[in-house]
Amino acid sequence: VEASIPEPQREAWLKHQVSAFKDKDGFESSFVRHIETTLARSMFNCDETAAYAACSLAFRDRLILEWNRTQQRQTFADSKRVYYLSLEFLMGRALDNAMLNIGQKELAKASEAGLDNLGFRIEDVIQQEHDAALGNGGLGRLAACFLDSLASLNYPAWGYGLRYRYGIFKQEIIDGYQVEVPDYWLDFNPWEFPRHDVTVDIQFYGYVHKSTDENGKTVARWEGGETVKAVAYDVPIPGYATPSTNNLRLWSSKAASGEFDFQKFNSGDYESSVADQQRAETISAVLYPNDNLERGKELRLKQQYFWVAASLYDIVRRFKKTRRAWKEFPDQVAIQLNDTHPTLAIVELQRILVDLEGLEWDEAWNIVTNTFGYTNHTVLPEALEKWSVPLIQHLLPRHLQIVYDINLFFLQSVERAHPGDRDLLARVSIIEESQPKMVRMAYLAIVGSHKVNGVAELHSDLIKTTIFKDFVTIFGPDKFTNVTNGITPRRWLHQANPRLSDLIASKTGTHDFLKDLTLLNKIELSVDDPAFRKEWAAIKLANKAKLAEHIKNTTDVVVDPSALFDVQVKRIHEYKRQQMNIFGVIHRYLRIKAASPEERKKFLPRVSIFGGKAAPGYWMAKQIIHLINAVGSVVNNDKDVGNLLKVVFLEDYNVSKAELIIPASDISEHISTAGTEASGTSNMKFVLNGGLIIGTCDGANIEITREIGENNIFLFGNLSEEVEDLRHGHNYGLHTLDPELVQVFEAIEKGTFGDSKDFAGMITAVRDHGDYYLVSDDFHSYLETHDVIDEAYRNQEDWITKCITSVSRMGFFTSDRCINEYAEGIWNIEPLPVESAEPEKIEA
Ligand code: NBG
Repeated sequence: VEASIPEPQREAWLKHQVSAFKDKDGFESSFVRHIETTLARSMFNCDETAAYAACSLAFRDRLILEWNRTQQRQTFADSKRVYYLSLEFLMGRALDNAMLNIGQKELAKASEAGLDNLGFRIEDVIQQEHDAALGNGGLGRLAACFLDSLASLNYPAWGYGLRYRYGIFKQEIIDGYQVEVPDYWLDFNPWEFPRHDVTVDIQFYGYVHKSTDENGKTVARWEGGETVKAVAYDVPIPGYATPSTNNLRLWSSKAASGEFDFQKFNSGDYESSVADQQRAETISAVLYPNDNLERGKELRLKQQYFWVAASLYDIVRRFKKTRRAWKEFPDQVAIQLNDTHPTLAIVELQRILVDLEGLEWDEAWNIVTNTFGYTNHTVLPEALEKWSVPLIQHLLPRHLQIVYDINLFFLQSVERAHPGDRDLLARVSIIEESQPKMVRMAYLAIVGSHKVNGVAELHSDLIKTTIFKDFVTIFGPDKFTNVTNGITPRRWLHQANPRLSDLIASKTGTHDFLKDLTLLNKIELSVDDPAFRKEWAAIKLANKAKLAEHIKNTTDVVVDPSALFDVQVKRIHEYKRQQMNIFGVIHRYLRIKAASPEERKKFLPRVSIFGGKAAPGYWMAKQIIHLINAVGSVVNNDKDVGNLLKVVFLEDYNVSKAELIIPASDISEHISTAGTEASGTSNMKFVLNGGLIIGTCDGANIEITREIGENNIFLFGNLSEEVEDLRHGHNYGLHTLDPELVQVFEAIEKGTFGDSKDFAGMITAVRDHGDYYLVSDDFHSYLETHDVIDEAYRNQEDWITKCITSVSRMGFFTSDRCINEYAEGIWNIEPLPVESAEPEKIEA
């Protein structure tokens, strides 16, 4: 408010209102202006990188105007906002998405106009962009899809995250092994705006000083320690077919010089004070590359507190400007915790309200619990966050006291409701009585939130009956709910597969299905239309040819686009069972080898495509990658096999590669041990792009089956109810290894794919160490199902019918539906209609 221009001078401002380009000519002019001024280049010095930059800047100009208006509109409307706190936002590329969402891609794309007229091909220009890869996998990509939906549906929403200097590492495959290379992605990033005026000082370490005020009340003050500065970087998030443009605020760490260890400066210890600066910047330096695994590193905890404290300071500052009473906080603010990573926000808000704002504990706690919602994304024990009490004590001494108090009051209430149940108290305590003691972050998140949700029906049931069972007893079942994940059809259909999107539009009349995905059901009426089917098949073939080209360029392997493309792309993890897939491929290879030339003709040509990163410290996952590559080098060069089987590992799987790979798939693999994959979201992307899936009864596969029909999906394997008994069977020697799997192991151990010692770990895990992920139990039904798939694929007419029918029934899986469910069931917020407050009409 202080910075606003006084009334008399505003006229001059209004006279010079900035407007965005409106036609091809306007685009071209903006492009050339940016080349010549912003980038200081010319037509004699303009490569594709410069063209990418200028094109981005031209579209960015448009985006900024809408972004500013949206923020003004939201401030003016003064309605409730939702804040999505996520340590990961796996955004991918921004330019294409911005062009499509703004709805002006045509201006840049048309032949003889736009980029073409200026000497560039739009596809090549788009390819220049570095992925924003600030996430590991599904959890981070879900956050990105949510941002797209929030903006597209006009919800007043902000994302809060960290501005990592290094995103997820770049993966290179060298001699069949994964090698990690740092991903420095910020060389040129036109999509972020540093806000050097928006900073927050964040405190670490120190001690707690307790004193008594004039009313005899104990006041705690957190003092001493060191301070690090958080600087805001804002990223505009354009909605689709709406002017709404939301904000993603990412925090970057900087030394808070001046306040930073004066003594060192004074004693002339310059080097060490520079080292301190670097230490401060380390906080936001790198994304932890673990997917579904937590390791308890101090720097990670620092990241969490740094980000949470800066975000809450910002949220509270915004709320205070409205001059409302504190009790209205939950009416103005909803905060969603994306997994337990931001759980300290619960403690931090309680600290702000009690220590800094002087509220009574109960009043503050009531505000806190009504503000937060917590989403759980996994039941895997190794992924459930716990932080050691001594570590928190050291880094955040006041927060530890508050955690203890939260726990005390919580356990007292449990004791009142369940008198004498000591076991229950021990089981649900936020503090685990181990050596050292640990804070169970998920429990803290449950106790501090008003709603807890899982991400698919099965998963939401499992958390209620297994890991959080006691909390259902304590809080009742209504605190727990399900919101099945979704994906944005803008990126995952329209952007990734424009021809399919346009074909669908030719049948539904418009592209409105991109706003209301249930409209896809209209194409089911055209399922028998020969022209439609023909074009459908042609699009799939063209997408496969494009991928084949990429495979040739990156791996030197030549694959036939008419073969069945069988794809598994996702993080490499034992629970996702890429090992089972490659064992299946080996089994197929052995069968081909054993067949006579006559029999070989009966095999359906297949290409097995893998992609995904292994966490750098995950030895078994790296071994799986190595085996896939080793099998590829043998199979792809075996004359007996020819085109019947090819095996490729695509390096550096990321969002932009997904946009290439997913539309080219015939069958994709979602084959986790039942009960382990909370939802999966690529399963939805593959089906939406006209691919079928082979999967276990796990995560969202179950709901996909319900929507598209059992005939359109290839399910196999044991059910989640059976897993416990099966594991028991392995541990007590009651299981005999599947004989087909034995054949596979023998082939590996004979050295068919190189030194078998390299793969011994994968074999012993199954044969000697309990086969925790039940590969042997599911192997037979997995192989059988692949044979069923071969047969089904031979009947191309039926196959296409399955694909079209499936796509037509995928409406449920849009992230728009998902966000509406959160808005209604958890956040209690409403969209802000764009007409509601025209910015021009906003008075100061
Ligand atoms: C992941 C699950 C996926 C799920 C995504 C998004 C974590 C901790 N969980 O199955 O493994 O689709 O979250 O909900 O990354």
